[in-house]
Amino acid sequence: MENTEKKIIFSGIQPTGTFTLGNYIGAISNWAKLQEEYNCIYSIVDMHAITVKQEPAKLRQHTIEAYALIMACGVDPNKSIAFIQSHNTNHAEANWILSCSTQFGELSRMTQFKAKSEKHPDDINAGLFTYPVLMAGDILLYNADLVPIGADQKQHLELARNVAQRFNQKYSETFKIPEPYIPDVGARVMSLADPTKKMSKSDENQNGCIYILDDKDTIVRKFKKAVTDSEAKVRYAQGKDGINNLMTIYSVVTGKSFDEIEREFDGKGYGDFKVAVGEAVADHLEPVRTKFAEYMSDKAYIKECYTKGAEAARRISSKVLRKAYKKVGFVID
Ligand code: AQP
Repeated sequence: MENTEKKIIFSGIQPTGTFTLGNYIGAISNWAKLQEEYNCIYSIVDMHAITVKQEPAKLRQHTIEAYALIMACGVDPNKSIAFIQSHNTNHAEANWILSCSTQFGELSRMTQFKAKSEKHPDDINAGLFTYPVLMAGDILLYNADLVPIGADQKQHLELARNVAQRFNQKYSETFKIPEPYIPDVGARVMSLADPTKKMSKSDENQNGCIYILDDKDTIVRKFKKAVTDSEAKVRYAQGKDGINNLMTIYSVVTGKSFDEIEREFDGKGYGDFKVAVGEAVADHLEPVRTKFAEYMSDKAYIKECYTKGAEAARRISSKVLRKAYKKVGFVID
């Protein structure tokens, strides 16, 4: 990852549970492909995860599993920098510097903050509120050009851009302004149980959510129960949220266009279609499950990879943080 000609990508994922098909399609499935063309920096963002209550032992376990999972999805720690966020304290420091260039009003408008506050009314902590500032630091510390995200993170990326621009105006050019990289298809995978809601790791309804480590029977069973509509015709159209979601998922895992899918299931019922989607997803994820088990049986290797990743992440981000410290007027020598 030393080629300086290539553009820089930063992306992160929270270790808040086993990744969903939404996380996979919207974000991580692209991470491996991007490694060839870009200098990629990927992070397991455990500092973001504690904005909602986590059981410490589980968070530790999920963090290691998340690291093994991104490798199982094709992230190669020899091609990319892959690290655990809390191993690089520059993120916490950048968070403070950038907080002082972020407005209370703009944070108040973040829909994820509103949604998570409603979901956790007994713990509306300051970290949940300032989450997007920490995320801005994650990206800006590496001079990222592009940030692959699902559509749900677009508002946060916009905030990161605004904060960077404001800082640059206040103190002169310091941070690169990042662009979002959102997939054309699959940017918003919806819950199978309620296709008006996004599929989420923390969804209480297990049937609505496909986890990428679910076995084939479980995946097919969940797809069979997917909420659809009464038209019984496989076609992509307004008002058919459930079918549109299944078509999107099927299109991503098979590479078929919506027209091809409509032709393939012409005259067939939703039952056949749901089974076909379930099987295609399960087969697509099978190699990920196998690789994940392999990595998890060698924890020493995982540790070696994330230790090396953190060193590289610290090296790059320290330069940018130092520059920001200098610009705001801290005594640095
Ligand atoms: N349903 C989704 N469709 C497409 N992309 C999605 N992403 C998440 N859900 C979908 C993308 O996955 C990346 C990592 O997300 P995250 O773990 O940092 O946090 P999140 O967006 O809050 O994901 P979850 O699954 O909903 O986690 P919890 O339940 O813990 O809040 C991001 O790029 C995101 O866009």
